Amino acid sequence: MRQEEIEQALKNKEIKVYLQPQVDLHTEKIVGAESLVRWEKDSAIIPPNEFIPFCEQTGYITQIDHYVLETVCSFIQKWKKKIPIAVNESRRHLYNPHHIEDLQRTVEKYEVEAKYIELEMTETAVVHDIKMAKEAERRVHALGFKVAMDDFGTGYSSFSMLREIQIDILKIDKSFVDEVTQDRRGKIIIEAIIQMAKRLEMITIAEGIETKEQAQYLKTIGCDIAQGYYYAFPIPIEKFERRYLA
Ligand code: G
Ligand code: MN
Repeated sequence: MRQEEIEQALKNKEIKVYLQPQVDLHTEKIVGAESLVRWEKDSAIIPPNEFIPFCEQTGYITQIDHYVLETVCSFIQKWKKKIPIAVNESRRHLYNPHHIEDLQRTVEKYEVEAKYIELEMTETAVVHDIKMAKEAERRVHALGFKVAMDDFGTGYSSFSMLREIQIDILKIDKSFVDEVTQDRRGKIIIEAIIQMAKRLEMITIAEGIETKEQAQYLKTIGCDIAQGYYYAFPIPIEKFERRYLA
């Protein structure tokens, strides 16, 4: 991948914001969504794992994340019945002193209350410089943003981060969900995670739900919200709006 390709893609607006619904396991209603980028290139769709790592190395991720937040805010502004939207925060941002001001400026520009934006972080950002991560968390919370821990349980996000940083939403990684209906050990672990999350007053979101059995099980153990292909695929934000919020 070359830098010019990414620059072209950004300029030509080939990088698109998709939203994947998040469903309340008890009411089955859509209570939120996660924004995910897709690169629509010559009628093919390039998934984020093929270009996000490159953008993180080169710094283009800052532009991408800013573009996603702008897009999301411009949509939320129009919605009569607003739902919170999660945006993925690259670890690069924690080290950028202007980033939090940028977050604030963007929500103000679109007159969106910060509580509608959930900032998803992974552990890699935090272990690198815990003092800075704590400071970032304190500042975004003071502005009213919600903080979510992404991929919980994968090694990118785990217990040390939970101890250090105040998290509102815990996103349980797909790898735990995958075998949860067969694997006895996996069940014990996921049940313990949900119990702990409740006591720490965090909302739990299970990621990568693909079957009815998984949804059923997660509901019985008290998980709050589910996200996955069983409910809905990520779709372009315009389509999401038409389908779910019209
Ligand atoms: O790391 P993060 O959780 O932000 O990444 C979410 C990714 O997982 C997205 O690319 C999304 O399209 C994908 N995804 C979402 N739901 C499912 C699912 O049910 N199954 C699979 N295999 N992937 C999913
Ligand atoms: Mn995520």
